[in-house]
Amino acid sequence: MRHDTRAPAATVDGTGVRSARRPFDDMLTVSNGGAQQPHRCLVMGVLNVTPDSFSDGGRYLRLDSAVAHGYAMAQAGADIIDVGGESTRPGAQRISVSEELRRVIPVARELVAAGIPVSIDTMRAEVAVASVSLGVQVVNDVSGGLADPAMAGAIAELAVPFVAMHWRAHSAIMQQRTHYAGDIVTAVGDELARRTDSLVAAGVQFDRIVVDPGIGFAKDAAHNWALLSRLPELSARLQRPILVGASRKRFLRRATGAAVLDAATASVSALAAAAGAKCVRVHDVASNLAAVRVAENWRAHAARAADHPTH
Ligand code: PMM
Repeated sequence: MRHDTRAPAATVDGTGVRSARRPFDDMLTVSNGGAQQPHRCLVMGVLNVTPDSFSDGGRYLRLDSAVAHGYAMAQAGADIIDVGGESTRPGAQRISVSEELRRVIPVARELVAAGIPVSIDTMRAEVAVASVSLGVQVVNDVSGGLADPAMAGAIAELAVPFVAMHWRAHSAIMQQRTHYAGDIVTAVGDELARRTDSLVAAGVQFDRIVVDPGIGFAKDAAHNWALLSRLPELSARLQRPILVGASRKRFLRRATGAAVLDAATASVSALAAAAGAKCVRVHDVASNLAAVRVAENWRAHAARAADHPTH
């Protein structure tokens, strides 16, 4: 498929400065009870500027192809583009901070300049600070602040929305950490609750935290399905909005086959959004946007029927 390489229209305010929408701030306002209107589950488009990510490794290493793909996802309706420079596929080795900055900063800068909301997928405070200073709106840390002791303090200062994913160890060894004493959903809820408590103790505002069960991270397929099928328990336990990242992951490929992976992902997105997830992180934006729109209507009509029972 050819990507449209033109920048999408950006909002230009009176001073000539491009200003982007702030979808995570809006979602958090609604989730924190500051606005009444229902909020559609956001669609976060994945932009991996890596040679080795699971499904798109190597495709967007060049600046022009990465930026073009970011534009294409924005034009397909992504609410925000998640730029990441470090692969977290099982077994992946870490890269240096300078290599991570070299990969992500030019891409993030171009997308921000085009008025596109951007999040940075990083475990490093230094990358988070550099990204936010050029206009990135959200920090998405798969380690929830565990990998870098400087992350929580940096987020407290930056005062941006923070995605804290459930994580136990770096990718090189995470699949050796798949033992959970007792029920997986309870265990992940407990570990995430401890994480949000320490973030708050370091000065991060509770209201700015989004939690993520960490599908595929130190988990087997049964763990992933249990977490996905019981999202309302997690949001009730944690009192935070939930982001789900199941897109094209190995357990879905095993369940449905590689040829229909985006359809399988979209099915998960519809079910997750219908269960109350507030954001899905996906590779194929169009099919997942359709899925969350279906879920939005589904929820609205279910709520209407509950308010006005006919029998
Ligand atoms: N998964 C990957 C990378 N970043 N971020 C969040 N918040 N949640 C995830 O599940 C997640 C993530 C790895 O998947 P990829 O290699 O397909 O990007």
